[in-house]
Amino acid sequence: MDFHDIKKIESPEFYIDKAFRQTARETKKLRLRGKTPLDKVKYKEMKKLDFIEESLCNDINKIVSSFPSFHKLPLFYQELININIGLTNLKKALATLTWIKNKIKELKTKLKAKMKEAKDFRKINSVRKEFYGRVNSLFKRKADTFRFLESARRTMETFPTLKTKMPVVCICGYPNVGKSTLLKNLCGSKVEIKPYPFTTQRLLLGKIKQGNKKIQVIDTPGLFDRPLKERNKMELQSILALKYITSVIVFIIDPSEACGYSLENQLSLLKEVSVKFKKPILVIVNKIDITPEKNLQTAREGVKEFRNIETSVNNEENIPQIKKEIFKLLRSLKK
Ligand SMILES: Nc1nc2c(ncn2[C@@H]2O[C@H](COP(=O)(O)OP(=O)(O)OP(=O)(O)O)[C@@H](O)[C@H]2O)c(=O)[nH]1
Ligand SMILES: [Mg+2]
Repeated sequence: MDFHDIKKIESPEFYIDKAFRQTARETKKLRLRGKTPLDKVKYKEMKKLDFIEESLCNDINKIVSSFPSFHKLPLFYQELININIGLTNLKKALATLTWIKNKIKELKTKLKAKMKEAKDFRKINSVRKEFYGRVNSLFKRKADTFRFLESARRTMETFPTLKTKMPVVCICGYPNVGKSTLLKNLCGSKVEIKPYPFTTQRLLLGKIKQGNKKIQVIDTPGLFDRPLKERNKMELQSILALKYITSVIVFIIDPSEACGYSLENQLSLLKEVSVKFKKPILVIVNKIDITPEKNLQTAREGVKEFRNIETSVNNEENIPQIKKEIFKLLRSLKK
């Protein structure tokens, strides 16, 4: 699924100005029809209403149809939209655009009929002005809808573009433990790495190729050991990835506790993730370059039931071995 095709949503003024410019251009090209001067003016002014309507409705159609059909999206994306934007609000905003479009069409039909009945130039002009004024206010009254849709589009653009047939490996763990550093070293992705928590605020995608096998690797925002209902928006995205798209989990712990969180809490989260998602797990015992021996012993005890690798991803240690283990776990899934 790729959300990059959604059309940029501009301000109401943009569409109105464009419609007027287009109308001026098209009107110049018109061959006037009618027997009397009044008929000719009527013809021209009625055409103007058509041009305005056509331009605005085309733009609305382009926006609405560039959004995906939400009910056809995989559940992962539906829930991702729900967490980040609100699916109901998004559907409502798109319905508002369609409502504006229908209103313009309705208005045009009504005012064209009124124009047809006009007996003098003044009346024709006043009907045209009424149409322009009402269309203008219809658009401008809904400026919030346009702003909301543009912000939704920008959010959706950041969603990972996943290939459905390519397996997904999910890197997760407490904040600040080295998840993004691992993604960078596994996939060569350019990611933000900072010495404080909550650096990664959304799902990031990288890829690894080995021979003719390609896999997708997702780096997630940090998770805490706490109940689902207390989780924030960032954590919920990680949970979605673990629940819907992950084949193999790479769980990182930082036994040095330099991340700012206790080893005990990290190990408790590891247990919870393994029980809740029931997927193969590779545990990365990270930052051994700065881990005191005592903590390392506790970590070894805590992860012994899992396949695990001790490393310092910062120093690019054991990266080939981590890749090998990931592919091994993926192969074991097919058996
Ligand atoms: N000493 C040491 N520091 C490391 C190691 N791996 C990562 N770090 C440091 O830990 C900090 C956090 O690294 P990130 O990769 O941003 O951690 P993260 O888990 O993605 O963090 P969030 O996105 O905030 O959850 C950075 O300062 C890294 O340089 C390591 O093996 N050894
Ligand atoms: Mg990160």
